[in-house]
Amino acid sequence: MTEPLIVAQIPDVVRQVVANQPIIDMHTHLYAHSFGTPVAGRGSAVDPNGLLLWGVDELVTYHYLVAEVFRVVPATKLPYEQFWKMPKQSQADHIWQHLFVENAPLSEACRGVLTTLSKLGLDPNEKSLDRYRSWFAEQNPSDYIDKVMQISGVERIVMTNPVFDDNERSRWIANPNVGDDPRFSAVLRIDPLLRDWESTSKKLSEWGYPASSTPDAASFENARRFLRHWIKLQKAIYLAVSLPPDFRYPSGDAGQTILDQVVLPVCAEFDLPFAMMIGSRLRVNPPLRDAGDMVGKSDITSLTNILSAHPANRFFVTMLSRENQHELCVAARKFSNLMVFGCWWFTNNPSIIDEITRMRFELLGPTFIPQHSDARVLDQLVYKWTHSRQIIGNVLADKFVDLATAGLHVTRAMIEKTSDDLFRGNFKRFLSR
Ligand code: HDL
Ligand code: ZN
Repeated sequence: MTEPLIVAQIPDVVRQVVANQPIIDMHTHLYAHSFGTPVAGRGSAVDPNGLLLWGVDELVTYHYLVAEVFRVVPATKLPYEQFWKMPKQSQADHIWQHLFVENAPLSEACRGVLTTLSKLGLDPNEKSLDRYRSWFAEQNPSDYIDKVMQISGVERIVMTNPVFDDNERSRWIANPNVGDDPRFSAVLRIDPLLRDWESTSKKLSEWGYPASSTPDAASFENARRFLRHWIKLQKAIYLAVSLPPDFRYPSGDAGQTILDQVVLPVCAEFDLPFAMMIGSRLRVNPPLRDAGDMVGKSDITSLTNILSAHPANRFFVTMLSRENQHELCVAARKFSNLMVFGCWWFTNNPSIIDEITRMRFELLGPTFIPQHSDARVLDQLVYKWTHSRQIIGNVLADKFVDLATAGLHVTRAMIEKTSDDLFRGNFKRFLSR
């Protein structure tokens, strides 16, 4: 363990360590079975509005694949609303036929389905989804969560819990212990609070937290009281928001005031990090629904203004535009209250993960979190982490070979510590710094 490795040994050791590294997946849209599931499984009731998505029909109708299938069968041939009216299985059959049978499934989202099916022991070459459906129908959802976590090597799944989503909020109100599955942690997601104070202040008032559309001291205190309540109820480990490319700080608008007067003070009070996911321009093509969101280059100066104005707060930040990645790394060199994380959404592709991860090692050493899955469908953990471990493992192998070439004694212990820091240690320490 402490004997220096010879250079030729290093790549295989690094790849093997990363391949077996337990992971805390710090940003997903997954849920414990206690949140219900709309998918039929052995010994499990079907809840049409359930939040735990899993199985082949959910895998194949992932919004990334919806966007891609409309490039093959355009809306002029299959109108969006006609697609959305189709039963989930018919949507999946349509996507499978056009993206996987009639065309080579070359995209990362397509390849992911193949990797997942293969790692589950299924043959990814079926022309129909029916055999897969029979296999998934035999799975008990809660046991299946254990199976997927074991295959993907994820030891903890961090959820995204949007408190302004009526379906989700009603489940917490109905059962305050709904989030108490030890495999999962909750995150209080608050986008409308910062992106739409006008209508959000009305909701707060309806819920017993009087707030005016022109925020004043009473509104601030009631909004803080609202956040305190939900942090405690969810046992939230951090708060999170996604912000558009045109987000600016300072801006003088209600969003900035709520950030300064409500969100960041409460995060500091509970010693919780605040995650800002910056660069999502929502619904550029509305009839595509979740598949209709777009990327835009964001303003790094606004980020450094926030980091500088709030030195007592800690921030997880990921940015959606490839063009923002270098300046985000440089910003992290200037502010130790910034933890860069993940290759988010449209950057979660091998060529860009490789580029971003090399850049991050060269500018930040091991002081960042290389990846999160952003999984929306449980089974996606299998492919998102299989693919990312391979890419990040290859980059890390190159970097350790570089160190050995520079004369450093590289040991397995050093490699194991670095891998553990990257995939869970940095996250755990930043939560409780
Ligand atoms: O805002 C977010 O958390 C994004 O990750 C969106 O959920 C997006 O639709 C997504 O799933 N990206 O992978
Ligand atoms: Zn997400």
